[in-house]
Amino acid sequence: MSTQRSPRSSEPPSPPFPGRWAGPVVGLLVVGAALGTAQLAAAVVRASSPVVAVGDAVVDLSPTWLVETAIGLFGTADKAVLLAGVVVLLALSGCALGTVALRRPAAGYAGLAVFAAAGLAATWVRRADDPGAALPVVCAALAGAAALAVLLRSLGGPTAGSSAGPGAGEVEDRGADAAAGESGAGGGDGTGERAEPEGTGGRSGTDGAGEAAAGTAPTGTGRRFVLTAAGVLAASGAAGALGLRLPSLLGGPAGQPALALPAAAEPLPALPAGTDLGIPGLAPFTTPADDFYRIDTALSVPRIDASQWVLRIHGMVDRPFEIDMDELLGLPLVEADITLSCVSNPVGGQLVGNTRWLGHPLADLLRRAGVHAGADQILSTSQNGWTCGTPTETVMDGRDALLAVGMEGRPLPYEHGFPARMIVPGLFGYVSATKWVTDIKLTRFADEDAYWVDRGWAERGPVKTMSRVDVPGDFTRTAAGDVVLAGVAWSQHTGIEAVEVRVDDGEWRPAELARVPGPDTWVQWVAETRVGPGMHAVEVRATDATGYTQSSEEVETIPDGAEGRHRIRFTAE
Ligand SMILES: Nc1nc2c(c(=O)[nH]1)N[C@H]1C(S)=C(S)[C@@H](COP(=O)(O)O)O[C@H]1N2
Ligand SMILES: [Mo]
Repeated sequence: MSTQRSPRSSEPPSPPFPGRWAGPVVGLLVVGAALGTAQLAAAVVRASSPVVAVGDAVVDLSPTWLVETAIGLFGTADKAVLLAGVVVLLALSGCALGTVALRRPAAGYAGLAVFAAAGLAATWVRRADDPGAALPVVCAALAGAAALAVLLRSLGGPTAGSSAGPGAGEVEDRGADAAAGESGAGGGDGTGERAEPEGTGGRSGTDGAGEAAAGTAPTGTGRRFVLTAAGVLAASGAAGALGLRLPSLLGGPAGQPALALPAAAEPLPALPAGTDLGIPGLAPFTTPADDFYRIDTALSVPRIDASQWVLRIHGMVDRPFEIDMDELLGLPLVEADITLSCVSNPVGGQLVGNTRWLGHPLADLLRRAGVHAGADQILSTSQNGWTCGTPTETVMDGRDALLAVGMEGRPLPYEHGFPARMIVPGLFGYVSATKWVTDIKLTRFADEDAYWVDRGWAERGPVKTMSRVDVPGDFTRTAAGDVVLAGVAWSQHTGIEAVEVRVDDGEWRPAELARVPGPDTWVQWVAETRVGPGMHAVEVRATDATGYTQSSEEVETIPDGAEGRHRIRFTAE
């Protein structure tokens, strides 16, 4: 590990090359080449890119407390944070790998092999059923190795023609080593670091660092390296960009899913006038699909081909059967206005949305299968392996529990479960709203736990009566005087009876309720108050149709949903 420096006096003034940065740069380029190629391969075989596969595996293998902490810290950005984390880790590992590879190419290739093995393991954890899913990892490893080879060669390999192996050759070794010993001028700094490409074939034990002070070699090597690096970068970038574009170029499932939906057998009347108060800042009665909150464990959204989709209904039933999309769309479809909310929604949170769903009654499908007495749980599974346990009696009690295929008259967006998902008014999403559903098994709660139940959440998840202040926004400023207060309240399948508000801990005063099509949706509320300049607090509470009024007692989301009253502050000036 000796650092030998050539006497400066004998050196012509040439830029130090390669400097301490050469290793990291090579490593980053190798990682880039691997990821770009993987993206392209993933697009071709329609698998996940290794970054996503690793992220998926991290989620699967992480202990519950870690996943929950992450969700708590990052909220709905948890996926972006995780993927960014994987990329940052890869980049750092790349820097290390490149640095090592410059000294010992064999170690660099071994490092790549370790990454490939880890990537294959990660893919295996998720997609043991699909060997094609491993292809991106294999391609990534090969591309990484190829990039490493050409970069090492450009740094220290023989001049054109000779191909004894990556990094082989005396002439450039000398140049590189000499340059490594040089330091000072320019941005690079070789001090204390010696980039020493070791040829797989060419080096013969000579440490060229001391002897060589070839002034022109560094410059030539530098130019060659920069050109090679630019080539690798361009090729990786092109592969990655093509990989990202390919799904749409191939005309495969991308963007908005296409599926011709028949009209409902009994279309619902249009929403009654007055369901939406149209107050700026207030959640619209119908949540646009693009704004609908998204919660799921899927790092890459399943893109199911509707013509390939099949739902299997089996377990404790007399007549198990399978149904495909053609048959499903041939059955009578119904429409229903239903508000969906998440058990993880904190008081005042945004994990709730309302839309008009189109689907076939789940109860009809279950009757066709003939559910056995005692099968108290409908265990549904998504195409990506998430599971959900819904009480059979809730689905069978006559409410609009749907196998939904549409939202707002259009096919479900991929993010929201295309081509089919479950929706059950009155239950939190984690126990009712399986997206990309492909399997429904009748079983007993006593026999099987669904995904989140396994991770500490309640077996049953009926929604809780909740209300929210949207206007004024928390910590906003507004003019003193008359101030409009508005928000939403929900208690799906029970219905909201009344909403009250109070300002600055004063008297509770009734808010005015907008109209609703039924008990399964949220309801907008509005009130007015007159305030002077200063900071004010607004608190809301709802009373549902059973007569229950929200209390001030605060309950956290886990295990079965938050409780407490939403309270916001605003400043009048
Ligand atoms: N396949 C699948 N379906 C799922 C989930 C999931 O993780 N995977 N999450 C559930 C949860 S917790 C909620 S709150 C709803 C959210 O539905 P949305 O993303 O369409 O709003 O989907 C449910 N369905
Ligand atoms: Mo949820």
